[in-house]
Amino acid sequence: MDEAGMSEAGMDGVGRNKSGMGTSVDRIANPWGGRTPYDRHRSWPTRVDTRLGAGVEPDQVQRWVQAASILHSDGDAMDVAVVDGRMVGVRGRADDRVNRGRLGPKDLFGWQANASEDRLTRPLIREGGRLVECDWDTAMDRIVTRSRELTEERGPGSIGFYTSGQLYLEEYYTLAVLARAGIGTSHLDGNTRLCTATAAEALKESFGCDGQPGSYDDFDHADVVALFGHNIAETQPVQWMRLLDRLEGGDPPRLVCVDPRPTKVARRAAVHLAPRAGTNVALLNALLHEIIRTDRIDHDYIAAHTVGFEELASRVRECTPQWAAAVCDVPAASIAEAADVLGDADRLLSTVLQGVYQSHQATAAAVQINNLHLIRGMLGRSGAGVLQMNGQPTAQNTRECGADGDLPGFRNWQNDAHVADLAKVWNVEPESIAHYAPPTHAMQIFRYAEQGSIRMLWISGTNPAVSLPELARVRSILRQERLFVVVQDLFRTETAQLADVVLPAATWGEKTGVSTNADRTVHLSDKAVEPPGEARPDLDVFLDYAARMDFRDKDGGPLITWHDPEAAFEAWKRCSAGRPCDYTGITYDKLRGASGVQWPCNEQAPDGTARLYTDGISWAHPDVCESYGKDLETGASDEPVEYRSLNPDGKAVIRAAAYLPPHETPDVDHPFQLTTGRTLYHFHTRTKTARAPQLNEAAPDVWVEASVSDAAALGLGEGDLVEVGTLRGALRGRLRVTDIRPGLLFVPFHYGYWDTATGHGPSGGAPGRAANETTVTDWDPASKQPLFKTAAASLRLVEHANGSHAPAPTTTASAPCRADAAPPTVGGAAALATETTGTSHHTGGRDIR
Ligand SMILES: Nc1nc2c(c(=O)[nH]1)N[C@H]1C(S)=C(S)[C@@H](COP(=O)(O)OP(=O)(O)OC[C@H]3O[C@@H](n4cnc5c(=O)[nH]c(N)nc54)[C@H](O)[C@@H]3O)O[C@H]1N2
Ligand SMILES: Nc1nc2c(c(=O)[nH]1)N[C@H]1C(S)=C(S)[C@@H](COP(=O)(O)OP(=O)(O)OC[C@H]3O[C@@H](n4cnc5c(=O)[nH]c(N)nc54)[C@H](O)[C@@H]3O)O[C@H]1N2
Ligand SMILES: [Mo]
Repeated sequence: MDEAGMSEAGMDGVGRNKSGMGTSVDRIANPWGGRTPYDRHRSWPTRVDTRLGAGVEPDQVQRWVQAASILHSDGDAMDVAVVDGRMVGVRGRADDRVNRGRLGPKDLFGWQANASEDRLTRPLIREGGRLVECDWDTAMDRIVTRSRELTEERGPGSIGFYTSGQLYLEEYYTLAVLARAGIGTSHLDGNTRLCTATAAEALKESFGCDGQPGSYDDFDHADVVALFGHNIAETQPVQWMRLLDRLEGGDPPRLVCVDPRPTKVARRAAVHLAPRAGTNVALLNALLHEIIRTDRIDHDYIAAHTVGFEELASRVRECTPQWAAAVCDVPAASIAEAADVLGDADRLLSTVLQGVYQSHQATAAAVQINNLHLIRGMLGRSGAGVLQMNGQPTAQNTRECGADGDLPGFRNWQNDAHVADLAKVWNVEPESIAHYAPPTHAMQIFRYAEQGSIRMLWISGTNPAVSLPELARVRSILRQERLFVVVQDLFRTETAQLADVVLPAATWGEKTGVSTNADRTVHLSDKAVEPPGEARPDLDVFLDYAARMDFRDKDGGPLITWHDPEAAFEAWKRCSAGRPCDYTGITYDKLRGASGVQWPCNEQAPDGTARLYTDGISWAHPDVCESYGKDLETGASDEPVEYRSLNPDGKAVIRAAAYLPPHETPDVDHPFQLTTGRTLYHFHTRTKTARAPQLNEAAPDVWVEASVSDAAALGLGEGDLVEVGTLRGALRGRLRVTDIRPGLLFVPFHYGYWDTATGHGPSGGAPGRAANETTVTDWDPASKQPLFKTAAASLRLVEHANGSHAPAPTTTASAPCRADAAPPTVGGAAALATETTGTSHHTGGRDIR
């Protein structure tokens, strides 16, 4: 690797590093960068990653503006480099607890999308079938007029809001107040429904309340890390760097990986289980069976802190490894081996993500992982914790602010005292906050729009025309004449093309706000540059709407009393007071210049809280809990009296679940299982990462992964153009032959369709390329999260490769099984970033146990 010509002056600014020179690394070819090994119970050394645009020297940077990353849930802290009012680069923040200076490839290069020439700069309205530019007054008038008509003629339930996991806390809170108390609709949810609804639900089921028990610092202390359906190497690359550093240090952890694909995690695991998709509950029940059978459980912890153990023990009594081996198609010996590793762990850390949350029996499976920790007493101690992960950068805020299907502050919609308390915070009558039924979930919102009871749908910060299942249906819903669709985005997305009004939004770097990551760490992102044209922060748009609608509290004063991000944050603090996500000890000033802070942060915990449940379970008592629980099989909500008799003292609830077969299983016409997911270099529907050349070129188009034996049986090879079909639709892409489990196909869901009108491919009626053309409208009964990870599919040849290869990265889970099948993924000179290691107050070998 050559040195990137970094000057001494640059080093100064980068890492307070007087001793070492920065190293220049191609971070497309080498996504995780260089190693900084460290020993167990030591703190993770600092490594500051910096990327400046071509031709920009460090000493030319005029301002570094503090922010946190927005292309995953890790919350990596960074500074944005500014020259003459333009963003010119980024560097990681050495002093932050989350990343200690490191950045992943998406964050090193993704910022370039902000300056894309095709950003939306003016509002658009539909006139004579076409979207035409207009001014803000015209666009907002149209929205307000329709809102008034609808609420008068059809009531508040005719309006729905579908938001994001990518705006800021202040924006969600404002939206929640205006939707729930201003309009008075309960149809408000986020795309977090597709993302981490199961994380929230599993926490509610086990602990009575949302709130991540563990901390990223647990990575430093665990002796076993178990990853369930979580490709952390690609989806949280910075925490994977941390694991890689521990794997190369003293007393490394053993990894257990449950994933049907040959991810980098799988390749480094002590035990890799590659189950049939959709069989997580069977596998977990067998693991629990073995651990209980061999009595590697913490009887004292179970007695002191849980209810329901007996039911679990009897439920898994017959779930032997042999039984699960047949269901999951995993060797019984491997299941027993995994149970040994988990059962012998001294400090076990588990992480859970979409291979569980978007798969069959999502909540039931996620809850069994909580159970594993409860019966082993692996909670609330350093290294012993569970991370029911988030995916999006601010999904946690969507949940806590009540912009998803929950009430703000993790209040319980079935508890009248909680509703009354919220009404007091907002100075409205409790009856004006809809709570006669659970807040509507996103899949139901789209169903209501399809059926005609919702007549206006306001979509902010999400691209459902690519990301929801069964796209042909989604297009037909959004295209209806009777549905008034508002889309608030940066670009003219597939969804924006179907809108009646499009509002140009400012984004990260162009506005100020707070985001909370997957381990409850709160970061502030400050505005670094002006948004393009007339684009406005989402907060300003929501405030403008609230002002035009003239929403009032019960005394006739304005319902929403704030006008800027900081005041919105202060208002939210009042709403969070006394609840688990208590922000009252945090201010913008406290977040500036320092590391992020983990909530709850209040008078009792002025520096924040590393781990929840260090001293027993605190938010499960019937009077304070967010939820009384649900039946995991049907999703029916339990009644308060049932919960009170089940769990009078507010302990953790151990909920057992029987394995049920997936709804759609392979047959003669659709002999494969199909799963969908991510690659390291792209984010979701690629509105940002496709506009960063380094990222785009690393994975420029869709592909299909199949196993060696399946490819051979069908006479297929690398690069063949293939068609994947399900009962819903089909897509085409080039084949990549990998070590994926036989019988399973994988398609990344990042690639939108080519033809907005039809969803078809470039050549007329040919199938498109979006994974969600094929996925099913079906969801987990408890969390209502759609099932993107289990479908039955066919695979057929369209055209042989003729020397081409799949446009899939070779550095990741999509690596070809034959190394010479495709040229290696590299970024070259355009993809160099600097890494600076050395002293900072996080190193020095201090024991932080
Ligand atoms: N590079 C990148 N990073 C991201 C994102 C991105 O788009 N790109 N998005 C962010 C967001 S919003 C999210 S939600 C997260 C998601 O992060 P992850 O959950 O890590 O990503 P996925 O690729 O969706 O799924 C993870 C794994 O689940 C496995 N899997 C599929 N079916 C099953 C099953 O039935 N059982 C088991 N055990 N495993 C199964 C797949 O093989 C896949 O490797 O990533 C975040 N980070
Ligand atoms: N088949 C399949 N489908 C999936 C998944 C899967 O694994 N498989 N995963 C699901 C998951 S976990 C997720 S999280 C979803 C993600 O699905 P989406 O949320 O639809 O994906 P994004 O591309 O992130 O869309 C975010 C949109 O917000 C815009 N945006 C970015 N920043 C801002 C901002 O500050 N303000 C505004 N107003 N707009 C902004 C972006 O340009 C983009 O259009 O996809 C889900 N769909
Ligand atoms: Mo997500």
